[in-house]
Amino acid sequence: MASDLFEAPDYYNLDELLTDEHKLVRDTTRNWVKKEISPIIEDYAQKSEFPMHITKGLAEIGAFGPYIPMKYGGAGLDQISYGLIMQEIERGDSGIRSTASVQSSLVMYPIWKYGNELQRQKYLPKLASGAWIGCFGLTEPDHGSNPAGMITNFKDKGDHYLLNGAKMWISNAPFAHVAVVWAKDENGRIHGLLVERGMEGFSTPKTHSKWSLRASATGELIFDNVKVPKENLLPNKSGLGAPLGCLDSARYGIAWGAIGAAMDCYDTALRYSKERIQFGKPIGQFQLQQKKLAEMITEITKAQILTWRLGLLKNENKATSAQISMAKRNNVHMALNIAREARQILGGMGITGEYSIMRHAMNLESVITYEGTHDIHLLITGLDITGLNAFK
Ligand code: TGC
Ligand code: FAD
Repeated sequence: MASDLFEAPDYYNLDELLTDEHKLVRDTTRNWVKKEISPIIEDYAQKSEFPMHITKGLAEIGAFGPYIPMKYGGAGLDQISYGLIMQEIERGDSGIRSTASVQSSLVMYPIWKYGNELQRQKYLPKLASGAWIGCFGLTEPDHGSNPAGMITNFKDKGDHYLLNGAKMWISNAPFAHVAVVWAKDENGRIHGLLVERGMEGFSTPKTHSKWSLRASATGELIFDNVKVPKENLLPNKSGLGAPLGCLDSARYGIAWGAIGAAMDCYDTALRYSKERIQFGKPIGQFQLQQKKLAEMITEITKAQILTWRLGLLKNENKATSAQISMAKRNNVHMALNIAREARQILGGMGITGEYSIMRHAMNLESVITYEGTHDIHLLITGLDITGLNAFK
């Protein structure tokens, strides 16, 4: 890949809305991505491999548990800092942001919020330091958008639980040390269980041949009569609202992350449009290319403002699930459209790994599907504004 010349667009001077701490966190992450991700990411995406060696660096910049209290090893930051970290990491690659999102919002968050003190002490410091990687098993082969229908289940066997079932499309699964697994008890109530690698009957086969999110490892979780110790059940919340509560936090991070991918595509296309000469002029001088670029910066700016406001609401614990859905849906769609348009500005060069755009475009095809599809988030908004449920 060409060297990383990224300059972040800030058309409405939004930096003025950030505190010194926000800017420090953002710039530290940005510099780390330039140094540690940009030079290697194309190679890892081509190889379809997650760069394991970066986990320590991700931990050092606070990407594992940005808002988890410091006493558990987290960075103790606010929600805007969390968002800015996700933005900068996804500017590098959505797959790397996925690993950080899953670790922070889908593994550390439920242990922190729904776990007991022993579980927090046992798992959170290891996850914050990157010594352990976690994954989150909600989706099943026959239950994606409708997780309430899950069939993975556990039975009380006196001194342990017996877990059976399967999860599919699980980020980090192939190498995770611990999985937060959502399964039904004998009464059909959903609970979170902490399942560790090495438990007999637990396997995590890798999903091959992905064209998207290639630098993120995806796999299945198979439970064949796995004996789970009783102390591994998350005691403080059950029901579908428990996993959906984690998703609120992860979807919020994705809303920021998508802006990062969009900014990278815009910045690359803008630079290219000023350098590439056709018909004796830079292509950026043609109105058709200016229309694309002007619309991109407009959409990025709108998304930045929406997401910053959402961050303030999150900081005050006032952001609703439906508001988070709107931001996730809007921003990922915006980023995917920008990636497609930016790729066209680069002509044939846009399809090569010399530039990041095609990789972002392919990654965003997963991002628009996971953590609730584009359609599902629209229906969440529809339900919120009409009070009428279109899901069922
Ligand atoms: P519904 O009846 O609406 O709700 C059941 C219970 O959950 C509560 N609830 C929420 N709680 C917290 N946060 C939310 N966002 C919530 N949404 C609903 C609700 O109040 C209720 O509580 P209670 O106490 O009354 O029982 O549930 P439903 O079955 O109708 O489903 C609603 C729907 C379709 C919106 C939900 O199932 C959904 O969001 N589906 C999409 C599934 C999804 O997003 N899966 C993501 C899997 S994880 C993933 O993709 C990780 S990718 C990671 C990466 O690499 O970055
Ligand atoms: P389906 O639910 O089968 O949906 C298919 C289509 O039908 C979609 O377009 C959808 O919008 C539409 N549809 C469904 N229901 C309705 C409805 N009621 N009304 C209108 N349209 C509807 N899951 C995890 O648990 N953990 C992970 O770590 C994880 N990581 C992932 C990583 C990747 C790379 C990918 C691709 C997925 C990952 N997922 C993960 C799974 C992801 O959350 C699901 O793919 C997603 O929720 C959609 O489920 P599905 O693929 O089964 O699609």
